[in-house]
Amino acid sequence: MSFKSLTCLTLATLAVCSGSAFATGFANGGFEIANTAANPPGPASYFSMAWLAAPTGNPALWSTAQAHSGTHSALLTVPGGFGGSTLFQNSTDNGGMPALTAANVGETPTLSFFALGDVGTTGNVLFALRYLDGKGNILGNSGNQFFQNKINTSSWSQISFVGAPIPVGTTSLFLEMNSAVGPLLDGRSNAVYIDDIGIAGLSPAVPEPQSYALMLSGLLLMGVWVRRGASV
Ligand SMILES: [Ca+2]
Repeated sequence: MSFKSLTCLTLATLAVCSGSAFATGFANGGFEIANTAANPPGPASYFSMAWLAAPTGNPALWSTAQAHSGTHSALLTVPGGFGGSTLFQNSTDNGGMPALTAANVGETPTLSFFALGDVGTTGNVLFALRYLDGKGNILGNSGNQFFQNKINTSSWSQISFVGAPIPVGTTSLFLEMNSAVGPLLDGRSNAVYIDDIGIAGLSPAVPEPQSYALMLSGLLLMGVWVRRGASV
């Protein structure tokens, strides 16, 4: 295991990994962490730690074909040329991130991610950023933000979106990305890769004592790893 991978694992609960310096937001935004029992255990629909694929005929995939950071990205694709592919994360329920608090009310977070690909002649790809309360009620919704015209197959494009002010009662962020491909591909690709999803502009949560303990144990583990690595 590389030092970076170990760092990602030990610091995942603080969301300072995945190639971003965002204080809070979504977990595993760089898609570098596998979904295993050792990570927050989830159903098989977690295609990468903290990220779910909608149970459609074309679920989002964990890919090594392209990566903006590290070796993995998320892939939305509809090989048959007709259907949809979706990924999503509730920042607290799925991501295990600290809940947003009253300190975040009124803040306008910026969602940022990188995308590469193409959806054919009649396809589209979009994201929706929503603000939820503790019961899953939607308090705010960005609506569908289409970005198929902002990406290409030869280089990564950064997509940024400034969200509306966070409403009172918001405890989590919810992100959905969906690629839908119509019947006309015209020989073009219908694959969109997503990487390095992050949120900026939120006051960092104050870690719970439990998080401090996790961080300390992680740092101690890294110390042991470094010493062992130096001795061989
Ligand atoms: Ca990555």
